[in-house]
Amino acid sequence: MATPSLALIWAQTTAGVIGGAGAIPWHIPGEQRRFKELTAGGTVIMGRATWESLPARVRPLPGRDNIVVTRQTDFRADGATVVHSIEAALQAADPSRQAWCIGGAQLYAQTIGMADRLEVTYVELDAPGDAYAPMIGAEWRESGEGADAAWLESPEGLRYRFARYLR
Ligand code: NAP
Ligand code: VY7
Repeated sequence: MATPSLALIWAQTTAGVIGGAGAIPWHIPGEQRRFKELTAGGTVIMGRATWESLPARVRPLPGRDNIVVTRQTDFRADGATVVHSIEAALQAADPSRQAWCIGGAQLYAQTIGMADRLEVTYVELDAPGDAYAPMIGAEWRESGEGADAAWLESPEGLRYRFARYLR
């Protein structure tokens, strides 16, 4: 069976923190908007912890096929497809749509080797956390310089920028 191409999307602090205590330790509306725009119409694949981190009102993420990966054979996620391996997630995804791994740390670490595109937001913040972004190896090339690479500022004054990597 054909599997879709896989992209990873995350937002991290300068030190690589993506989460702490089951949540994302910042709030940047323009960042969330970018996440929503890029993933619209695609398939979002996430770990069980990331599924549980989503507020109930946006679960499943609207306008996208939602796939949740867990080892629990009895896990139920209303509005999402539950699978028990990364391979099963890719096989369950519609091959005509872009597939996105949307986290968290465990899923990024296990999927970066299968991906051909990374969409990373760098947030200029020194926040404690317990979940980290994966290593971006030397095989990755940052592309999309220009306007996309400019530093932006959130309403609360947090600086952030978007980066795209291809290989
Ligand atoms: P996670 O990757 O979301 O989920 C981990 C769970 O996924 C595991 O406990 C297991 O579920 C399941 N799993 C992992 N690998 C599996 C495999 N190979 N086969 C089957 N199931 C598998 O959790 P996390 O690493 O703790 O990350 C969550 C944190 O990341 C939260 O703080 C969240 O807010 C943050 N986050 C941040 C961003 C960002 O862009 N900043 C994005 C997403 C998430 P079971 O235990 O149920 O078996
Ligand atoms: C995850 C939420 C979490 C808490 C409250 C609201 C990048 C992000 C993620 C994941 C940002 C989130 C939300 C935001 C998305 C909305 C629904 C409400 C939507 C990621 N770069 N940034 N994230 N929502 N994987 N990568 O904020 O979601 O998309 O519909």
